[in-house]
Amino acid sequence: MKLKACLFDLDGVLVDTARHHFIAWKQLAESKIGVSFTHEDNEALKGLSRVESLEYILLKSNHVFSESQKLAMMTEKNEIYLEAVSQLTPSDLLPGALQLLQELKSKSIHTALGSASKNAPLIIEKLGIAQYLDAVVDGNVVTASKPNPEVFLKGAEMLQVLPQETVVFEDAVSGVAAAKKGGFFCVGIGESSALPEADFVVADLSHITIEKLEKSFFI
Ligand code: B16
Ligand code: MG
Repeated sequence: MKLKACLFDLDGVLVDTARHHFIAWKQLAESKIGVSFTHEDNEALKGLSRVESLEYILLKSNHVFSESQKLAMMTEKNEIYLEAVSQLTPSDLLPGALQLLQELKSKSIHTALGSASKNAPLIIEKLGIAQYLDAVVDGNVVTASKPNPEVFLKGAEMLQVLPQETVVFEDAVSGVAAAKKGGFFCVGIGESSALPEADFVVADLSHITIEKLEKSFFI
């Protein structure tokens, strides 16, 4: 089987926006919900959708909030987050991301984004990587969030490739589970002990070349 395409998660793979999510959720949790929000909580939210993230935080409170209050909370969190990500520039791309995207393009291996984020289009624009992505599947188009494989299956469909000929890059436990459920080869980004389901794990994309990828992909 030949490597035909690569699917990239956004937050934690191409750019580190987790710290901006942390600051925004912490501010909301403490000021509007009256609960704490730790780095461990932020870790648990990686790959989850915005509404799932809020539901997770609300489990810490005894209070019952109405749907309109929840909507207002998500809007407020997102406004804080948007202010931070509006400052992103191409220099915020994580190590190796641009080099790999450029190498894939030069070898005509197709690429797509597979992210839970509804803010993905803005972030792509700020990072200047639209030209390297043949398709974008994000939180605005998926109905079932990770660990459901929908986001990656849609990406493969848009690129007209099979999961078996496609590699997914993911940093979240739920995202790796989604990739494996969908039948993809999955490269985990981060600590190998944290992503046991991944086919292999690297600290960042600077450890990846197409040659290396094809060697492990054929095993
Ligand atoms: P938004 P990814 C995910 O992006 C983040 O990991 C997760 O922490 C966040 O809650 C989710 O996007 C939704 O983000 O509020 O911007 O729609 O890792 O799937 O690229
Ligand atoms: Mg991620």
